[in-house]
Amino acid sequence: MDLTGLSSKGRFLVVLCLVSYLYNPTAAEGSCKLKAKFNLKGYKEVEKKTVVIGGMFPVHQRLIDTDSNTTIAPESSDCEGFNFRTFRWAQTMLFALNEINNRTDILPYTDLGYVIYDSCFTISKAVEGTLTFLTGQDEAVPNYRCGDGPPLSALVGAGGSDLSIATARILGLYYFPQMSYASSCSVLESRFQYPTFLRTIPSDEHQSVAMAKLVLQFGWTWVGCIAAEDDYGKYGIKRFKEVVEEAGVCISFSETLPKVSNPEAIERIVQTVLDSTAKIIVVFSSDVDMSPLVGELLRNNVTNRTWIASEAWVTSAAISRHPDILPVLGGTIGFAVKRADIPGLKEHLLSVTPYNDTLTEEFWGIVFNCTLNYRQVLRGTRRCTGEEMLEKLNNTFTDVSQLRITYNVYKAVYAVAHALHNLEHCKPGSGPFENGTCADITKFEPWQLMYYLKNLRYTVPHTKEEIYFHDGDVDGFYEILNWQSDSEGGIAYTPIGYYNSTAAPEERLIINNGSIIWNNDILETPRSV
Ligand code: TCR
Repeated sequence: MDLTGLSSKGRFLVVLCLVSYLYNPTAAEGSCKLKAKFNLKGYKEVEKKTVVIGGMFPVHQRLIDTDSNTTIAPESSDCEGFNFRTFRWAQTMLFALNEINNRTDILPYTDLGYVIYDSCFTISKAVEGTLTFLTGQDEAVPNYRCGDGPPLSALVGAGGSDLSIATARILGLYYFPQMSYASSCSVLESRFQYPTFLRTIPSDEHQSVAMAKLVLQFGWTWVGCIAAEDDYGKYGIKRFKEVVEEAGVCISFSETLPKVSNPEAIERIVQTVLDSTAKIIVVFSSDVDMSPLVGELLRNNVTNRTWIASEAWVTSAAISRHPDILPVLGGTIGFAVKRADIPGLKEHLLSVTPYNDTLTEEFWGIVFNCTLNYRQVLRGTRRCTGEEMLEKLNNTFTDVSQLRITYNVYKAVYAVAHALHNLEHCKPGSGPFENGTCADITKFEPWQLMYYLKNLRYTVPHTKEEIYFHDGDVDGFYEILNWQSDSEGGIAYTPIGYYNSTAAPEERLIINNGSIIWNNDILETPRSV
Protein backbone atom coordinates (compact mmCIF):
# COMPACT_ATOMS: atom_id res chain seq x y z
CA MET A 1 0.00 0.00 0.00
CA ASP A 2 1.16 3.45 -0.69
CA LEU A 3 1.02 5.30 2.59
CA THR A 4 0.59 8.58 0.83
CA GLY A 5 -2.69 7.17 -0.45
CA LEU A 6 -3.99 7.62 3.07
CA SER A 7 -4.88 11.19 2.49
CA SER A 8 -8.02 11.86 0.60
CA LYS A 9 -8.38 15.27 2.10
CA GLY A 10 -4.98 16.50 1.21
CA ARG A 11 -3.62 16.78 4.71
CA PHE A 12 -2.36 14.00 6.79
CA LEU A 13 0.40 12.80 8.89
CA VAL A 14 2.19 9.56 8.64
CA VAL A 15 4.67 8.59 11.22
CA LEU A 16 5.56 4.97 11.38
CA CYS A 17 7.93 4.34 14.19
CA LEU A 18 9.39 0.96 14.56
CA VAL A 19 10.99 -1.30 16.95
CA SER A 20 14.54 -0.81 16.27
CA TYR A 21 15.55 2.59 17.40
CA LEU A 22 18.47 2.84 19.73
CA TYR A 23 18.15 3.86 23.29
CA ASN A 24 20.53 6.68 23.92
CA PRO A 25 19.57 8.57 27.06
CA THR A 26 22.05 11.41 26.72
CA ALA A 27 21.11 12.36 23.19
CA ALA A 28 17.52 13.09 24.14
CA GLU A 29 18.19 15.23 27.16
CA GLY A 30 16.36 18.49 27.06
CA SER A 31 15.37 18.13 23.44
CA CYS A 32 11.80 18.10 22.34
CA LYS A 33 12.41 17.50 18.69
CA LEU A 34 11.10 14.43 17.01
CA LYS A 35 14.01 12.69 15.44
CA ALA A 36 13.27 11.17 12.12
CA LYS A 37 15.84 8.40 12.35
CA PHE A 38 13.45 5.47 12.22
CA ASN A 39 10.26 7.16 11.18
CA LEU A 40 9.83 5.25 8.05
CA LYS A 41 7.90 7.74 5.99
CA GLY A 42 9.40 10.71 7.74
CA TYR A 43 7.41 13.21 9.68
CA LYS A 44 5.54 15.47 7.33
CA GLU A 45 5.23 19.02 8.46
CA VAL A 46 2.01 18.92 10.36
CA GLU A 47 -0.93 20.99 9.35
CA LYS A 48 -3.86 21.67 11.58
CA LYS A 49 -6.65 19.22 12.02
CA THR A 50 -4.69 16.06 12.08
CA VAL A 51 -5.08 13.73 15.00
CA VAL A 52 -2.69 10.88 15.63
CA ILE A 53 -3.75 7.41 16.71
CA GLY A 54 -1.14 5.13 18.22
CA GLY A 55 -1.05 1.44 17.44
CA MET A 56 0.88 -1.34 19.09
CA PHE A 57 1.10 -4.86 17.66
CA PRO A 58 3.28 -7.83 18.61
CA VAL A 59 4.65 -8.25 15.09
CA HIS A 60 7.79 -10.03 16.25
CA GLN A 61 7.60 -12.87 18.71
CA ARG A 62 10.55 -12.20 20.98
CA LEU A 63 13.59 -10.09 21.77
CA ILE A 64 16.96 -11.14 20.48
CA ASP A 65 19.05 -12.19 23.42
CA THR A 66 21.67 -9.51 24.00
CA ASP A 67 24.89 -9.56 25.83
CA SER A 68 24.34 -8.37 29.37
CA ASN A 69 27.90 -7.22 29.83
CA THR A 70 28.08 -3.60 30.88
CA THR A 71 31.31 -2.56 29.24
CA ILE A 72 29.44 -0.74 26.48
CA ALA A 73 26.34 1.45 26.57
CA PRO A 74 23.17 -0.68 26.55
CA GLU A 75 20.94 -0.55 23.53
CA SER A 76 17.31 -1.33 23.08
CA SER A 77 17.19 -4.93 21.86
CA ASP A 78 16.04 -5.89 18.41
CA CYS A 79 13.30 -8.42 17.86
CA GLU A 80 13.02 -11.62 15.87
CA GLY A 81 10.41 -14.20 14.84
CA PHE A 82 8.20 -12.34 12.37
CA ASN A 83 4.54 -13.24 12.91
CA PHE A 84 2.30 -13.11 9.81
CA ARG A 85 -0.91 -13.16 11.79
CA THR A 86 -0.10 -10.16 13.96
CA PHE A 87 1.36 -8.33 10.97
CA ARG A 88 -2.10 -8.72 9.40
CA TRP A 89 -3.53 -7.02 12.50
CA ALA A 90 -1.17 -4.07 12.06
CA GLN A 91 -2.05 -3.79 8.39
CA THR A 92 -5.73 -3.87 9.32
CA MET A 93 -5.24 -0.74 11.40
CA LEU A 94 -3.78 0.99 8.33
CA PHE A 95 -6.65 -0.31 6.24
CA ALA A 96 -9.26 1.02 8.70
CA LEU A 97 -7.54 4.42 8.90
CA ASN A 98 -7.45 4.63 5.15
CA GLU A 99 -11.13 3.76 4.95
CA ILE A 100 -12.03 6.39 7.57
CA ASN A 101 -9.89 9.06 5.92
CA ASN A 102 -11.73 8.39 2.67
CA ARG A 103 -15.16 8.74 4.25
CA THR A 104 -17.02 11.98 4.33
CA ASP A 105 -19.39 11.04 7.15
CA ILE A 106 -16.79 10.34 9.83
CA LEU A 107 -14.38 13.13 10.70
CA PRO A 108 -14.92 15.05 7.47
CA TYR A 109 -12.70 17.91 8.61
CA THR A 110 -9.93 15.94 10.25
CA ASP A 111 -7.39 13.41 9.07
CA LEU A 112 -6.14 10.54 11.11
CA GLY A 113 -2.41 9.95 11.21
CA TYR A 114 -0.75 7.13 13.04
CA VAL A 115 2.29 5.90 14.85
CA ILE A 116 2.70 2.15 15.06
CA TYR A 117 5.00 0.30 17.42
CA ASP A 118 6.00 -3.32 17.58
CA SER A 119 5.62 -4.68 21.10
CA CYS A 120 7.46 -7.91 20.20
CA PHE A 121 5.31 -9.94 22.66
CA THR A 122 7.53 -8.33 25.32
CA ILE A 123 6.57 -6.09 28.23
CA SER A 124 9.73 -3.97 28.07
CA LYS A 125 9.14 -3.19 24.39
CA ALA A 126 5.52 -2.29 25.06
CA VAL A 127 6.55 0.10 27.84
CA GLU A 128 9.28 1.60 25.70
CA GLY A 129 6.82 2.13 22.83
CA THR A 130 4.26 3.75 25.14
CA LEU A 131 6.78 6.21 26.51
CA THR A 132 8.03 7.02 23.03
CA PHE A 133 4.47 7.57 21.87
CA LEU A 134 3.57 9.87 24.76
CA THR A 135 6.73 11.88 24.59
CA GLY A 136 6.94 12.12 20.83
CA GLN A 137 10.61 11.28 20.91
CA ASP A 138 12.61 8.48 19.46
CA GLU A 139 14.07 8.03 22.89
CA ALA A 140 11.73 7.26 25.70
CA VAL A 141 12.09 10.35 27.86
CA PRO A 142 9.05 10.81 30.08
CA ASN A 143 7.98 14.36 29.45
CA TYR A 144 4.41 14.13 28.45
CA ARG A 145 3.52 15.94 25.26
CA CYS A 146 6.61 17.98 24.97
CA GLY A 147 6.33 17.93 21.22
CA ASP A 148 4.18 20.46 19.43
CA GLY A 149 2.85 18.01 16.87
CA PRO A 150 -0.81 17.18 16.35
CA PRO A 151 -2.83 15.91 19.30
CA LEU A 152 -2.53 12.26 20.20
CA SER A 153 -5.84 10.50 20.59
CA ALA A 154 -5.61 6.94 21.89
CA LEU A 155 -3.42 3.88 21.78
CA VAL A 156 -4.83 0.84 19.98
CA GLY A 157 -3.02 -2.12 21.52
CA ALA A 158 -0.85 -3.52 22.96
CA GLY A 159 -1.34 -7.23 22.17
CA GLY A 160 -1.31 -9.75 25.02
CA SER A 161 -2.71 -8.86 28.44
CA ASP A 162 0.67 -8.79 30.16
CA LEU A 163 1.72 -6.04 27.74
CA SER A 164 -1.51 -4.09 28.09
CA ILE A 165 -1.38 -4.27 31.87
CA ALA A 166 1.98 -2.53 31.71
CA THR A 167 1.00 0.08 29.12
CA ALA A 168 -2.39 0.75 30.75
CA ARG A 169 -0.63 1.65 33.99
CA ILE A 170 1.43 4.32 32.25
CA LEU A 171 -1.42 5.60 30.10
CA GLY A 172 -3.76 5.62 33.10
CA LEU A 173 -1.43 8.05 34.88
CA TYR A 174 -2.18 10.61 32.17
CA TYR A 175 -5.78 9.55 31.79
CA PHE A 176 -4.89 8.63 28.23
CA PRO A 177 -7.28 6.21 26.47
CA GLN A 178 -6.18 2.74 25.42
CA MET A 179 -8.38 0.62 23.16
CA SER A 180 -7.33 -2.99 23.14
CA TYR A 181 -8.23 -5.62 20.55
CA ALA A 182 -6.70 -8.75 22.11
CA SER A 183 -6.03 -8.22 25.83
CA SER A 184 -8.75 -10.27 27.40
CA CYS A 185 -7.48 -10.90 30.92
CA SER A 186 -10.12 -10.41 33.62
CA VAL A 187 -7.85 -8.22 35.76
CA LEU A 188 -8.13 -5.54 33.08
CA GLU A 189 -11.79 -5.14 34.10
CA SER A 190 -10.73 -2.99 37.03
CA ARG A 191 -11.29 0.69 36.29
CA PHE A 192 -9.72 1.47 39.64
CA GLN A 193 -6.42 -0.03 38.46
CA TYR A 194 -6.77 0.81 34.75
CA PRO A 195 -9.00 3.88 34.54
CA THR A 196 -8.60 4.51 30.79
CA PHE A 197 -8.60 0.97 29.43
CA LEU A 198 -11.27 -0.18 27.00
CA ARG A 199 -11.39 -3.20 24.72
CA THR A 200 -13.25 -4.76 21.83
CA ILE A 201 -12.49 -8.31 23.04
CA PRO A 202 -14.62 -9.74 25.85
CA SER A 203 -13.10 -10.31 29.27
CA ASP A 204 -11.89 -13.85 29.91
CA GLU A 205 -14.17 -13.99 32.92
CA HIS A 206 -16.79 -15.06 30.36
CA GLN A 207 -14.52 -17.49 28.55
CA SER A 208 -13.35 -19.28 31.70
CA VAL A 209 -16.93 -19.70 32.88
CA ALA A 210 -18.02 -20.83 29.41
CA MET A 211 -15.25 -23.46 29.33
CA ALA A 212 -16.22 -24.69 32.77
CA LYS A 213 -19.86 -24.96 31.70
CA LEU A 214 -18.83 -26.91 28.63
CA VAL A 215 -16.88 -29.40 30.74
CA LEU A 216 -19.82 -29.79 33.11
CA GLN A 217 -22.33 -30.14 30.28
CA PHE A 218 -20.41 -33.11 28.86
CA GLY A 219 -20.31 -34.68 32.33
CA TRP A 220 -16.50 -34.74 32.51
CA THR A 221 -15.16 -35.03 36.04
CA TRP A 222 -11.41 -35.47 35.57
CA VAL A 223 -9.48 -32.92 33.52
CA GLY A 224 -5.90 -31.79 32.97
CA CYS A 225 -4.97 -28.10 32.75
CA ILE A 226 -2.15 -26.37 30.90
CA ALA A 227 -1.65 -22.60 30.91
CA ALA A 228 0.85 -20.13 29.53
CA GLU A 229 3.13 -18.42 31.98
CA ASP A 230 1.50 -15.02 31.59
CA ASP A 231 -1.52 -13.17 32.91
CA TYR A 232 -3.73 -14.57 30.17
CA GLY A 233 -2.90 -18.17 31.01
CA LYS A 234 -2.71 -17.81 34.76
CA TYR A 235 -5.93 -15.89 35.37
CA GLY A 236 -7.84 -17.72 32.65
CA ILE A 237 -7.10 -21.17 34.05
CA LYS A 238 -7.53 -20.04 37.65
CA ARG A 239 -11.12 -18.96 37.10
CA PHE A 240 -11.86 -22.10 35.06
CA LYS A 241 -10.59 -24.28 37.89
CA GLU A 242 -12.57 -22.37 40.51
CA VAL A 243 -15.83 -22.95 38.66
CA VAL A 244 -15.31 -26.62 37.80
CA GLU A 245 -13.91 -27.54 41.20
CA GLU A 246 -16.89 -26.01 42.90
CA ALA A 247 -19.05 -28.34 40.81
CA GLY A 248 -17.04 -31.36 41.94
CA VAL A 249 -14.66 -31.82 38.98
CA CYS A 250 -11.14 -32.95 39.88
CA ILE A 251 -8.01 -31.57 38.27
CA SER A 252 -5.60 -34.33 37.27
CA PHE A 253 -2.65 -32.01 36.63
CA SER A 254 -1.91 -28.35 36.21
CA GLU A 255 1.09 -27.39 34.09
CA THR A 256 2.64 -24.13 32.95
CA LEU A 257 4.04 -23.51 29.47
CA PRO A 258 7.35 -21.66 29.70
CA LYS A 259 7.72 -18.22 28.06
CA VAL A 260 11.30 -18.73 27.01
CA SER A 261 12.44 -21.79 25.11
CA ASN A 262 12.78 -24.71 27.52
CA PRO A 263 12.61 -28.10 25.76
CA GLU A 264 13.05 -30.10 28.99
CA ALA A 265 10.02 -28.40 30.57
CA ILE A 266 7.97 -29.20 27.46
CA GLU A 267 9.08 -32.83 27.52
CA ARG A 268 8.05 -33.02 31.18
CA ILE A 269 4.60 -31.65 30.37
CA VAL A 270 4.10 -34.21 27.60
CA GLN A 271 5.19 -36.96 30.00
CA THR A 272 2.61 -35.74 32.50
CA VAL A 273 -0.07 -35.85 29.79
CA LEU A 274 0.98 -39.39 28.88
CA ASP A 275 1.09 -40.56 32.50
CA SER A 276 -2.28 -39.09 33.40
CA THR A 277 -5.52 -40.94 32.90
CA ALA A 278 -7.27 -37.64 32.11
CA LYS A 279 -8.55 -37.61 28.54
CA ILE A 280 -9.78 -34.02 28.58
CA ILE A 281 -7.12 -31.33 28.58
CA VAL A 282 -7.77 -27.60 28.75
CA VAL A 283 -5.10 -25.27 27.35
CA PHE A 284 -5.23 -21.54 28.09
CA SER A 285 -2.42 -20.07 26.02
CA SER A 286 -1.53 -18.08 22.93
CA ASP A 287 -0.49 -20.09 19.89
CA VAL A 288 3.04 -18.74 20.16
CA ASP A 289 3.54 -20.21 23.63
CA MET A 290 1.68 -23.39 22.75
CA SER A 291 3.66 -24.22 19.58
CA PRO A 292 6.60 -26.02 21.27
CA LEU A 293 4.12 -28.23 23.13
CA VAL A 294 2.37 -29.13 19.89
CA GLY A 295 5.70 -30.12 18.35
CA GLU A 296 6.43 -32.42 21.25
CA LEU A 297 2.92 -33.93 21.21
CA LEU A 298 3.41 -34.73 17.53
CA ARG A 299 6.81 -36.30 18.17
CA ASN A 300 5.26 -38.53 20.83
CA ASN A 301 2.14 -39.17 18.77
CA VAL A 302 -0.15 -38.36 21.69
CA THR A 303 -3.64 -39.29 20.49
CA ASN A 304 -6.92 -40.17 22.18
CA ARG A 305 -7.17 -36.92 24.03
CA THR A 306 -9.75 -34.17 23.69
CA TRP A 307 -8.20 -30.73 23.81
CA ILE A 308 -10.18 -27.69 24.90
CA ALA A 309 -8.79 -24.55 23.29
CA SER A 310 -8.84 -20.99 24.53
CA GLU A 311 -9.53 -18.22 22.03
CA ALA A 312 -5.86 -17.42 21.38
CA TRP A 313 -5.07 -20.74 19.67
CA VAL A 314 -8.39 -22.06 18.46
CA THR A 315 -8.07 -20.65 14.95
CA SER A 316 -4.31 -20.47 14.77
CA ALA A 317 -2.90 -21.60 11.44
CA ALA A 318 0.52 -21.87 13.11
CA ILE A 319 -0.90 -24.84 15.02
CA SER A 320 -3.67 -26.28 12.89
CA ARG A 321 -1.63 -26.22 9.69
CA HIS A 322 1.08 -28.52 11.07
CA PRO A 323 1.32 -31.58 8.86
CA ASP A 324 -0.08 -34.68 10.61
CA ILE A 325 -1.90 -32.61 13.22
CA LEU A 326 -5.24 -34.36 12.78
CA PRO A 327 -4.59 -37.55 14.79
CA VAL A 328 -3.25 -35.48 17.68
CA LEU A 329 -5.47 -32.38 17.81
CA GLY A 330 -8.43 -33.42 15.63
CA GLY A 331 -11.62 -33.14 17.68
CA THR A 332 -10.39 -30.10 19.60
CA ILE A 333 -13.17 -27.86 20.88
CA GLY A 334 -12.56 -24.20 21.53
CA PHE A 335 -13.87 -20.72 21.92
CA ALA A 336 -13.54 -18.04 19.28
CA VAL A 337 -14.57 -14.39 19.21
CA LYS A 338 -16.87 -13.12 16.48
CA ARG A 339 -15.71 -13.54 12.91
CA ALA A 340 -16.39 -11.05 10.14
CA ASP A 341 -15.76 -10.45 6.49
CA ILE A 342 -14.14 -7.09 5.87
CA PRO A 343 -14.64 -6.08 2.23
CA GLY A 344 -11.50 -4.60 0.72
CA LEU A 345 -9.12 -5.92 3.34
CA LYS A 346 -7.83 -8.75 1.18
CA GLU A 347 -7.00 -6.29 -1.61
CA HIS A 348 -5.26 -4.05 0.88
CA LEU A 349 -3.14 -6.93 2.17
CA LEU A 350 -2.24 -7.97 -1.34
CA SER A 351 -1.21 -4.42 -2.20
CA VAL A 352 1.56 -4.36 0.40
CA THR A 353 4.91 -3.79 -1.27
CA PRO A 354 8.39 -4.36 0.12
CA TYR A 355 9.09 -0.64 -0.11
CA ASN A 356 6.35 0.58 2.26
CA ASP A 357 8.48 0.48 5.39
CA THR A 358 11.06 -1.67 7.18
CA LEU A 359 8.41 -4.11 8.35
CA THR A 360 7.10 -4.75 4.85
CA GLU A 361 10.68 -5.07 3.66
CA GLU A 362 11.41 -7.72 6.26
CA PHE A 363 8.10 -9.44 5.53
CA TRP A 364 8.91 -9.60 1.84
CA GLY A 365 12.32 -11.10 2.44
CA ILE A 366 10.85 -13.81 4.65
CA VAL A 367 7.92 -14.81 2.46
CA PHE A 368 9.90 -14.84 -0.76
CA ASN A 369 13.18 -15.99 0.75
CA CYS A 370 15.17 -13.12 -0.70
CA THR A 371 16.64 -9.82 0.44
CA LEU A 372 16.59 -6.15 -0.50
CA ASN A 373 19.67 -5.43 1.54
CA TYR A 374 22.75 -5.25 -0.65
CA ARG A 375 25.06 -6.41 2.14
CA GLN A 376 23.11 -9.63 2.40
CA VAL A 377 23.18 -9.97 -1.37
CA LEU A 378 26.95 -9.79 -1.16
CA ARG A 379 26.82 -12.55 1.43
CA GLY A 380 24.97 -14.75 -1.02
CA THR A 381 21.28 -14.25 -0.27
CA ARG A 382 19.10 -14.04 -3.36
CA ARG A 383 18.03 -10.54 -4.27
CA CYS A 384 14.29 -9.71 -4.25
CA THR A 385 13.05 -8.23 -7.50
CA GLY A 386 10.12 -6.48 -5.79
CA GLU A 387 7.91 -7.99 -8.47
CA GLU A 388 7.20 -11.18 -6.53
CA MET A 389 3.49 -11.90 -6.32
CA LEU A 390 1.76 -12.15 -2.94
CA GLU A 391 -1.33 -13.53 -4.70
CA LYS A 392 0.54 -16.69 -5.53
CA LEU A 393 1.20 -17.52 -1.89
CA ASN A 394 -1.10 -19.33 0.43
CA ASN A 395 -0.07 -17.42 3.49
CA THR A 396 -1.53 -16.64 6.93
CA PHE A 397 -1.02 -12.94 6.27
CA THR A 398 -3.39 -12.88 3.30
CA ASP A 399 -5.79 -15.52 4.64
CA VAL A 400 -8.97 -13.61 5.42
CA SER A 401 -11.13 -16.60 6.28
CA GLN A 402 -10.82 -16.17 10.06
CA LEU A 403 -10.93 -12.47 10.75
CA ARG A 404 -11.57 -12.48 14.47
CA ILE A 405 -8.88 -10.53 16.36
CA THR A 406 -8.41 -8.75 13.03
CA TYR A 407 -12.07 -7.73 13.24
CA ASN A 408 -11.45 -6.51 16.81
CA VAL A 409 -8.64 -4.28 15.51
CA TYR A 410 -11.00 -2.89 12.89
CA LYS A 411 -13.64 -2.20 15.55
CA ALA A 412 -11.08 -0.58 17.85
CA VAL A 413 -9.90 1.90 15.20
CA TYR A 414 -13.50 2.77 14.37
CA ALA A 415 -14.29 3.28 18.05
CA VAL A 416 -11.56 5.89 18.37
CA ALA A 417 -12.59 7.55 15.10
CA HIS A 418 -16.25 7.77 16.13
CA ALA A 419 -15.33 9.18 19.54
CA LEU A 420 -13.17 11.83 17.85
CA HIS A 421 -16.01 12.56 15.46
CA ASN A 422 -18.41 13.11 18.35
CA LEU A 423 -15.85 15.30 20.06
CA GLU A 424 -15.46 17.40 16.93
CA HIS A 425 -19.19 17.73 16.37
CA CYS A 426 -20.04 18.88 19.87
CA LYS A 427 -22.39 21.89 20.03
CA PRO A 428 -21.00 24.73 22.14
CA GLY A 429 -23.39 25.48 24.96
CA SER A 430 -24.67 21.94 25.15
CA GLY A 431 -21.30 20.19 25.44
CA PRO A 432 -20.57 17.68 28.18
CA PHE A 433 -17.91 19.69 29.97
CA GLU A 434 -18.11 22.48 32.50
CA ASN A 435 -20.87 24.99 31.68
CA GLY A 436 -21.82 23.11 28.55
CA THR A 437 -18.45 23.62 26.88
CA CYS A 438 -16.93 21.41 24.19
CA ALA A 439 -13.43 20.12 23.56
CA ASP A 440 -11.41 21.45 20.65
CA ILE A 441 -10.27 18.77 18.18
CA THR A 442 -7.02 20.64 17.56
CA LYS A 443 -6.02 20.58 21.20
CA PHE A 444 -8.21 18.39 23.38
CA GLU A 445 -7.18 16.66 26.57
CA PRO A 446 -7.06 12.86 26.83
CA TRP A 447 -9.79 12.82 29.51
CA GLN A 448 -12.09 14.69 27.17
CA LEU A 449 -11.72 11.99 24.52
CA MET A 450 -12.19 9.43 27.29
CA TYR A 451 -15.62 10.92 27.97
CA TYR A 452 -16.63 10.27 24.37
CA LEU A 453 -15.22 6.74 24.33
CA LYS A 454 -17.06 5.80 27.51
CA ASN A 455 -20.35 7.05 26.16
CA LEU A 456 -19.87 5.73 22.65
CA ARG A 457 -22.38 3.70 20.70
CA TYR A 458 -21.60 2.99 17.07
CA THR A 459 -22.30 0.57 14.27
CA VAL A 460 -19.44 -1.25 12.59
CA PRO A 461 -19.39 -0.86 8.80
CA HIS A 462 -20.34 -3.93 6.75
CA THR A 463 -21.26 -6.20 9.68
CA LYS A 464 -23.66 -3.64 11.20
CA GLU A 465 -22.72 -4.88 14.66
CA GLU A 466 -23.62 -2.35 17.32
CA ILE A 467 -20.84 -1.67 19.81
CA TYR A 468 -20.88 0.04 23.18
CA PHE A 469 -18.85 -0.39 26.29
CA HIS A 470 -20.06 -1.05 29.81
CA ASP A 471 -17.32 0.33 31.92
CA GLY A 472 -14.82 -0.35 29.14
CA ASP A 473 -15.92 -3.90 28.40
CA VAL A 474 -18.06 -5.57 25.73
CA ASP A 475 -20.48 -8.49 26.18
CA GLY A 476 -19.11 -12.01 26.24
CA PHE A 477 -19.97 -13.80 23.04
CA TYR A 478 -18.05 -16.78 21.65
CA GLU A 479 -18.53 -19.13 18.79
CA ILE A 480 -17.67 -22.72 19.74
CA LEU A 481 -15.56 -24.46 17.12
CA ASN A 482 -14.65 -28.10 16.57
CA TRP A 483 -11.53 -29.17 14.67
CA GLN A 484 -12.71 -31.58 11.99
CA SER A 485 -10.91 -32.85 8.93
CA ASP A 486 -11.45 -30.90 5.75
CA SER A 487 -11.46 -32.34 2.25
CA GLU A 488 -7.66 -32.02 1.94
CA GLY A 489 -6.83 -33.77 5.17
CA GLY A 490 -6.25 -30.50 7.01
CA ILE A 491 -8.31 -28.91 9.75
CA ALA A 492 -11.66 -27.18 9.31
CA TYR A 493 -12.95 -25.10 12.22
CA THR A 494 -16.57 -26.25 12.28
CA PRO A 495 -19.02 -24.17 14.37
CA ILE A 496 -20.92 -26.38 16.81
CA GLY A 497 -22.56 -23.79 19.02
CA TYR A 498 -22.05 -20.56 20.91
CA TYR A 499 -21.88 -18.99 24.34
CA ASN A 500 -23.74 -15.76 25.05
CA SER A 501 -23.14 -14.18 28.46
CA THR A 502 -26.19 -11.94 28.17
CA ALA A 503 -28.73 -14.77 27.72
CA ALA A 504 -30.68 -16.31 30.60
CA PRO A 505 -28.37 -18.66 32.61
CA GLU A 506 -29.76 -21.89 31.15
CA GLU A 507 -29.56 -20.56 27.60
CA ARG A 508 -26.02 -19.25 27.66
CA LEU A 509 -24.22 -22.31 26.36
CA ILE A 510 -25.80 -23.82 23.26
CA ILE A 511 -24.07 -26.83 21.71
CA ASN A 512 -25.26 -29.02 18.91
CA ASN A 513 -23.87 -32.38 20.09
CA GLY A 514 -24.75 -34.11 16.85
CA SER A 515 -22.33 -32.00 14.83
CA ILE A 516 -19.22 -32.77 16.89
CA ILE A 517 -16.52 -35.10 15.63
CA TRP A 518 -14.11 -36.11 18.39
CA ASN A 519 -10.49 -37.18 18.25
CA ASN A 520 -9.86 -40.08 15.87
CA ASP A 521 -13.15 -39.38 14.11
CA ILE A 522 -15.25 -40.72 16.95
CA LEU A 523 -18.86 -39.54 17.17
CA GLU A 524 -19.54 -40.57 20.74
CA THR A 525 -18.71 -38.09 23.52
CA PRO A 526 -15.45 -39.19 25.16
CA ARG A 527 -15.35 -40.00 28.86
CA SER A 528 -13.02 -38.05 31.05
CA VAL A 529 -11.03 -41.05 32.31
N1 TCR B 1 -6.02 -12.58 24.70
C1 TCR B 1 -4.63 -12.86 24.99
C2 TCR B 1 -3.71 -12.61 23.81
C3 TCR B 1 -4.30 -13.16 22.60
C4 TCR B 1 -3.68 -13.56 21.40
C5 TCR B 1 -4.74 -14.02 20.56
C6 TCR B 1 -2.34 -13.59 20.98
C7 TCR B 1 -5.67 -13.38 22.45
N2 TCR B 1 -5.92 -13.89 21.22
C8 TCR B 1 -4.46 -14.53 19.29
C9 TCR B 1 -2.07 -14.10 19.70
C10 TCR B 1 -3.12 -14.58 18.89
C11 TCR B 1 -6.61 -13.20 23.55
C12 TCR B 1 -4.20 -12.05 26.18
O1 TCR B 1 -3.03 -12.10 26.56
O2 TCR B 1 -5.06 -11.37 26.71
